[in-house]
Amino acid sequence: MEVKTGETKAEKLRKLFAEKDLIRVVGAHDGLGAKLIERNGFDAVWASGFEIATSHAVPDANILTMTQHLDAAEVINDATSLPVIADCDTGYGNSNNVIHMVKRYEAAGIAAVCIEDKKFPKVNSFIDGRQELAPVHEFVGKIMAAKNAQQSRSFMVIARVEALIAGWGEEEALKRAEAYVTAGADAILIHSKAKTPDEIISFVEKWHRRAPVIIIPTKYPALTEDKMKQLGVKVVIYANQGIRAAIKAMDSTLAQIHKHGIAGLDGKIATMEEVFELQGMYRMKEDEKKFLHTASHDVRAVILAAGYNKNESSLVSLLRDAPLAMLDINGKSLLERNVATLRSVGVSDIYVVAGYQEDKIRVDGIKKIVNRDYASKHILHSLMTAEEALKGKVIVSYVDILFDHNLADRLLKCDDDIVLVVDSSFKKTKMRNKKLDLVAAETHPADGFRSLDTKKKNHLKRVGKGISEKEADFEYIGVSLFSAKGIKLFKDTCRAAMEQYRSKRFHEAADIERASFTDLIQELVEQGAKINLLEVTSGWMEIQTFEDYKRASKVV
Ligand code: SPV
Ligand code: MG
Repeated sequence: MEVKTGETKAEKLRKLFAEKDLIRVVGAHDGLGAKLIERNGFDAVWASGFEIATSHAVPDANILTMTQHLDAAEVINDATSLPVIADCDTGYGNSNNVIHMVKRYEAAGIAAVCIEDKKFPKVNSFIDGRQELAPVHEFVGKIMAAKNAQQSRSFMVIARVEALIAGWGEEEALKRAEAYVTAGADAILIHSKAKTPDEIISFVEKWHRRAPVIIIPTKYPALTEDKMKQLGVKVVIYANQGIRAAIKAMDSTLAQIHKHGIAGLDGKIATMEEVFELQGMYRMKEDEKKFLHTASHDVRAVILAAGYNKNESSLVSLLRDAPLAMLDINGKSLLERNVATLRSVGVSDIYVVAGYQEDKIRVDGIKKIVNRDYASKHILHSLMTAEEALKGKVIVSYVDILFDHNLADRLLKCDDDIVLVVDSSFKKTKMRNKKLDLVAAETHPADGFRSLDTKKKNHLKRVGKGISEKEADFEYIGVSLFSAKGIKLFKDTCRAAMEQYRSKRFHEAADIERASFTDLIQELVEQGAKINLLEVTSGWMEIQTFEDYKRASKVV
């Protein structure tokens, strides 16, 4: 993974070598460990063979394959902006394996690899018994192969000297270190299992900074960082304390759960929020807002289902026992059908404003808001009953409209503040016996032509039932979309109008209480707001008469 500056991880590590007195590195076996290491201010991550083996619950003895180690190193590397030094044991074979290994690790963005001069298969350095050193010439060959295989100048190859571990003494260690640096190693890792720092101090003093020195003080914690700096140690690796801490914490938590259950664990374990933060969940949600344009999970819908149209005699008998929203169309209510359509485009936060026979409105998962004044106050009032829900991006729909997935999908893709869905085919459809909400637009639909240019914007000039068919370009179908800004403007304008037009004519309404949704849209236009039109010619139908109902039952 490249860091933001465009600098590679290898370049970043080189810079640390050039600029820092003592580079502080911690071992990890997964992305989470790497994240915590970065969060705690360390300089780099050690992809530890010991930790990776432990996390698989197998011995640190070349049981795992190179690709298993590489996979872990890649996960670690992807999770952090810190450079990663990979512990590659003995290089997983001879110099041929080392060449392949370097190619793969460097291509994965690992900053440096470290190979040790033991025979394959190695055993962890702190285990007594077999600690066999490879002949110097063989390991020199591996270092040369590794340096020859690397592609970038910055990539580092670290030679780990195990002579002290194997009991071959300081002289052998110094001789080997010298040979490896001559072969091209960029740094020496001198390892010791002594309980005091003496043998390391002695080695480092005799080494005279001929190449950078790296130590792993697991067994000699008494060596302070100040002393390391004074000696000229370049890198300290705290190789395995992370996983050892995790083992203890998990074990004691599991013991507590075994005895007492999970009550009382809060405060002793990480919160879910902390885990989400480490996962990058919150960042993902931010990115989603910016880039996932199809995401409609933050969109809510408000369906206006309070009213009862007393003027429509053909439906009287049907609506005696249930509101229009619950009218059954082939086994599913009108409302259920629209809720399913909204859910199919990702809108699941759905509010329904109920009024007439509100107790009959039942659909799983919806939130019902009741407008008790539905008989005397009209649609605008109904919508404002749901004022609390009018936040963020909102779809507002009349209940008597049945619309399809494509229409809802197109509407959600609009990024304007206020969008009304309009249809120009009203002139050609059979005269309906109700007064339509007609729309005069800035641009008239070109007769006989259809445009593919969906980006072309058209704006509302006038809306209302009083517009003559001749003047009208479209019919408003009863479905609209508001951005967060658009819905705020709508609410603010509505509240102001409620003050000003309490018992005064408000556009086509006798007063504000009997105003329709379209009256407020007209008010917005007159106050200079831009109302966009989304033109459709199919994908919806209304159910306002018995005839409509019969048609819906046929086509759905
Ligand atoms: C590792 O972390 O895997 C190491 C260091 O190689 S040690 O376990 O001390 O050998
Ligand atoms: Mg190791």
